[in-house]
Amino acid sequence: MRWDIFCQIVDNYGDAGVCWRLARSLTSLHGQDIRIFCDDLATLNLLASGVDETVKAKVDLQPWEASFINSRHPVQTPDVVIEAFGCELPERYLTGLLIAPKKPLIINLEYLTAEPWIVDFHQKASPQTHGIPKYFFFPGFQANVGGILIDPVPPFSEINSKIPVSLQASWSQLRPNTKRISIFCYPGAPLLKWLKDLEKTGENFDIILTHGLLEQLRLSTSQEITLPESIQLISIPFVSQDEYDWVLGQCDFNIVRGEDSFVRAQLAGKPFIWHIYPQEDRAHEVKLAAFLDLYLEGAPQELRLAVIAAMTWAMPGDWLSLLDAWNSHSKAWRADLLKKQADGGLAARLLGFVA
Ligand code: TRH
Repeated sequence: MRWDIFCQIVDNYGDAGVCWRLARSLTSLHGQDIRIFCDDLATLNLLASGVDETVKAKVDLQPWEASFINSRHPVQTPDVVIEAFGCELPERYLTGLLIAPKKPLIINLEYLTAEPWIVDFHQKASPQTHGIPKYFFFPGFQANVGGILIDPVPPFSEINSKIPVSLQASWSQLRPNTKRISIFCYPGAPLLKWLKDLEKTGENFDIILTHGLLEQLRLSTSQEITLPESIQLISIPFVSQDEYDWVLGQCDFNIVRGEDSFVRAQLAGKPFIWHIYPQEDRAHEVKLAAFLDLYLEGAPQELRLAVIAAMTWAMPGDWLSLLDAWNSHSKAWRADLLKKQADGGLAARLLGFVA
C-alpha cells in the first residue's frame, strides 16, 4: 500500500524521530511504500543520516509543501494518510483527496502513553464533515492498544559493539572500570547537583552528554563547572538515530526524555530516568505515574521506591546502590515488552488495522 505520513515538528526531535522509525519499519519490514511530508526536512534528514542507503532509498522524504503541488490532479492517491500527533493536513492536500476517485483512510497517530483510558479510544472513528474515514490510533503498552515501535532495522538488529565513526573520538576517552551514563534531558533538570552527588557512591563515572547539553549545563551555573575527578564529562556530537540507539545500548544507565528515546531506553534493557516533557497542566506527572505503575508491577518494594525516587530526580547517592537490582528488572521488562509486541508492535498493528 501507499502511505503518506504528515509530520509537523512542534519542537525538538521526537515527532520526526517517531515518523522516521515508523516509516522505515513499514518499508523495510512490511514492504510498504512511504512518503513523509515534513515541515522541517533538515531535522528529519539529520535523524535519518547514516542509515543504510537501501533503507533510505525506500522512504521518500518530502517538504510539507510538496504534498499539495499535485492537489488538483493527484497522481498517486495514497491508501493511508497518517496525521502524526494530530497534525492537521494541509487544506490543498485534503482538497486533492476529496476529488480523487479512491478515498484513503486517515489515521490520527497519537502520543504514546501508559494511561489506561486509551484502551477505550484506540481505533475509534473520528467522523469528519468531509466524509473521508478517519480513526484514532494510540500507541501504548497494554495488549489491546497500538503497541510500540520495536524495530530496529538491520544492521542494528542486535546491540552491536562496533563503534560508529562519528563516536570514535568520544569513545577513545572512556576509562576502564568506569560506569557509563548517557544523558539526553530537557533544561530544568537539576543536572549539576545530580552529577556532583555521584561522588557519594565512591565509583568512577564517564558521563556521555548528548549534543548541546554541556552548553546547557554551563548556562545553568554562573561559575565554572567543577566536578570530582571520579566524574568525567564527554560531550558527543548530534548523531544519527541508529547511532543514538547504539549509545543507549553501550551505557550502564541512561537519562532520556521524549517519547522515542524513552522507548529505546527500555529496549536497550538498561535502567533509565525518563525526563518526561514538562507540561503546564502537569499532565506529564500523570503520564509518568501511569508508566511507573506498569513498569514496577510486581517489583520488590525497595526497588519500587528507588526507581520512583530516581525518576523524580532524587539524588543518585540515595538509590544507586540498587543499580544491579534495577538492571535485572530492566532486562526482565525488556523481555516482557518484546514478548507482548511479538506480533510486530506498532507498525504491524497499524497494518493489521488498516487491512
Ligand atoms: O526530542 P525530544 O525531546 O522530542 C519530544 C517528543 O516529541 C515529545 O513527545 C514531545 O512532546 C516533545 O518533544 C515536545 O525527545 P525524543 O522523543 O526522545 O526524540 C529524540 C529523537 O532524536 C529520537 O528519535 C532520538 C533522536 N536523536 C538522534 O537521532 N541523535 C542524537 O544525537 C540524539 C540525542 C537524539
